[in-house]
Amino acid sequence: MNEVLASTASDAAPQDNALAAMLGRGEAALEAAVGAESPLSAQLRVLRRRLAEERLQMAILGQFKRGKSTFINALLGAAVLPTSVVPLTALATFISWGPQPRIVVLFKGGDPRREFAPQTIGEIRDTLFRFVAEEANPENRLGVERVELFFPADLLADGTVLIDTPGIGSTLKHNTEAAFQVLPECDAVLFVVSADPPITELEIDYLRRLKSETTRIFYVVNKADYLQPEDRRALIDFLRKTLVEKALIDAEPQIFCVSARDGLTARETGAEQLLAASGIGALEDHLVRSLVTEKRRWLDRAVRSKAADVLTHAAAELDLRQRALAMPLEELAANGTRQALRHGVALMCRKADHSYRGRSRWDHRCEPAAWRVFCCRGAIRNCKAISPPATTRNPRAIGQSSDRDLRSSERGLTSAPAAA
Ligand SMILES: Nc1nc2c(ncn2[C@@H]2O[C@H](COP(=O)(O)OP(=O)(O)OP(=O)(O)O)[C@@H](O)[C@H]2O)c(=O)[nH]1
Ligand SMILES: [Mg+2]
Repeated sequence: MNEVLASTASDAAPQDNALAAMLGRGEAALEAAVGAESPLSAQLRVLRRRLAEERLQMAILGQFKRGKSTFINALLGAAVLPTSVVPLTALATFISWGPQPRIVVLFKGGDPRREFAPQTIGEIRDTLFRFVAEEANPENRLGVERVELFFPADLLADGTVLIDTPGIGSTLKHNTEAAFQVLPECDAVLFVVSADPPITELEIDYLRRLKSETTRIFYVVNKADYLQPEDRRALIDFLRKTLVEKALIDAEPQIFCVSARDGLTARETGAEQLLAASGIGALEDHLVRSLVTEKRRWLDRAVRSKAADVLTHAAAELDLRQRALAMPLEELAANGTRQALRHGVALMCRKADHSYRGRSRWDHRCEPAAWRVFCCRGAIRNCKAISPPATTRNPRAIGQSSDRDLRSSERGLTSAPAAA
């Protein structure tokens, strides 16, 4: 089944029932093999549900501060997403159609979800700000897993879901990571660059990566209000040439030039001329027309390709389990210990790196590496406590050498700490 999905991922025709039936069989087989609770089974279930409900997920991606959130506000006709001149969006928001505005926030670790029924546009924006804005929820201290906004906008009525994402490339690296985490959820992309600068090397790299993750990319040049009409033409020509040459896009890329700021103002005030000049009206018309004719095909292709990925992972996991079953017990115990040791030390190193900034005054003379060794002592002691019985253990490999290394590192740390 995996092969069937993979081989047809690129040239999928709308064969709704066949694909749904195939996913159903795959789901049943996967649940029998790895269990219904496995994340892989859950991923396949979500894909099957999305196909049945025709939920095409269209992400708005780009470098930080290109105006992504403002652009979505212009499409929705209301300033529901928080925006700012400093890096703001830190977590993705999934925006789907709903008869009344509603916000659902899911938390990591199974904490109870929270639901809000905001009454005004300002309340929607303020509620979202509390969870998705870097300022209100720095480094996701609230442990938010997912934020969903339901909103009665025409563009969403056919099941299309817009995803507002954090921008990549700012000094806040966790925002870039959060943006990358959304990529497996994207079926189609609106990639936003801005008039000044036209496009950066980082954006080209991002686009190369997106090509393998998504089935359809639209290109949007925002902040066109900075440009004279003749400059807009020159910019689009430059961008098209750059995309074909550098981002290796083979077909003629479709590029829209918009002013999200003016589009939003026009939508809020009903100014038809401004809406036309902003380019937002034309982009939305094009999007709606494309969605009517192409949505099912894009969704089929995306679901096939993502399901193939899930099944490839499942096959690898099963293969690993099978090999583990065939392995002699003693070898398995030794491997398990090595893995636990590596895992424990890696975890402790991450914690040590994290605590480096908050170290006490005398520790300020330590280099990060020495600080790591200092912090890892506890982790290695813990791992030794779960080593296998003496008959299967190689004391030189696990216990003694770690102790010896640590003793010399500790001597180095206490006798001659390097200046930071
Ligand atoms: N002149 C002009 N400014 C715009 C336009 N669109 C957005 N801006 C401004 O650009 C700044 C950034 O807008 P955001 O929508 O927050 O940008 P973003 O890409 O979502 O930013 P991050 O989420 O932090 O990556 C804000 O000050 C907006 O007012 C536009 O079309 N024209
Ligand atoms: Mg934003």
